[in-house]
Amino acid sequence: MPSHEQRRAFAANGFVTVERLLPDSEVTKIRSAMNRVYRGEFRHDRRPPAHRKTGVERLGDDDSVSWLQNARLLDPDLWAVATSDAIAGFAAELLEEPSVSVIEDQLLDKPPGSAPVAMHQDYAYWDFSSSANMVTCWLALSPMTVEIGTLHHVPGSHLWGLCPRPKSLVKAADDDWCDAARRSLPESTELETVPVLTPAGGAVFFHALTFHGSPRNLGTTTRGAFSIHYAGAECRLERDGLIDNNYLYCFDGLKTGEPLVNEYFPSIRCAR
Ligand SMILES: O=C(O)CCC(=O)C(=O)O
Repeated sequence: MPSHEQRRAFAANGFVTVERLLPDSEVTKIRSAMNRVYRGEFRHDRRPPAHRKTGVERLGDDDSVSWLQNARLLDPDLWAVATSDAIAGFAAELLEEPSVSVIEDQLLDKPPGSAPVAMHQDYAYWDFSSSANMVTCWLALSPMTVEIGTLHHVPGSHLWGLCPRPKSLVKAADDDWCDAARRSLPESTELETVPVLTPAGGAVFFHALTFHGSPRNLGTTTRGAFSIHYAGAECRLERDGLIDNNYLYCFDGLKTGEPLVNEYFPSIRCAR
């Protein structure tokens, strides 16, 4: 559970870094699961039969971050991490919610040379939720350095409200990947960004309104991460906000005004 200091940091900054969330053995397990999914080996395919395809679509291209959404629905080890009481409970406590549900996950590989991910707020892409009381756990699968293109956050930006999206999300230019955050800065403040510098197994929990993004990978190895997005219990579905969504089947049967909870969006109660 988060300490008093971690809760305070989350409330003030919109993110909190945990130097070591998972042991090396868990990181190895996630990496193995990730590789299985990439090569099309699905140990437990939870998608509806009509959506079961053999291959998986990785978004992004050769010179950008490569990401794969909802791999928890394909592998039991990834499902176990995404729904773990310890991680989801930590998320629920930060949001001051009795429970959270897992509404998306992403495997995020960033090969050497790949372009910056522009600063953005996740909630700007989640019009389907009535509330921004949502949090992401971004798990480092490699040791994080600025050179390798680690994630950066803008402290306090979760208090700025919902701001415009960046022009280009995953192929931002090196000199303006912070542009969306800079354009939304409150008057007479300077842009500050804080890099996540943890070993593999470290993590950062950040609010859905916190600006975050990552610079180019200037290193020689691929930067790996697994991010899990949680919605607080107060979040309700807004079907009108599903226009851009590319995993619509997860919302089948859910009506506007209902909690974001079903077999694809498992709810985890906070142990407290
Ligand atoms: O890994 C990155 O560089 C971007 C991650 C991100 O935007 C997210 O997890 O919401």
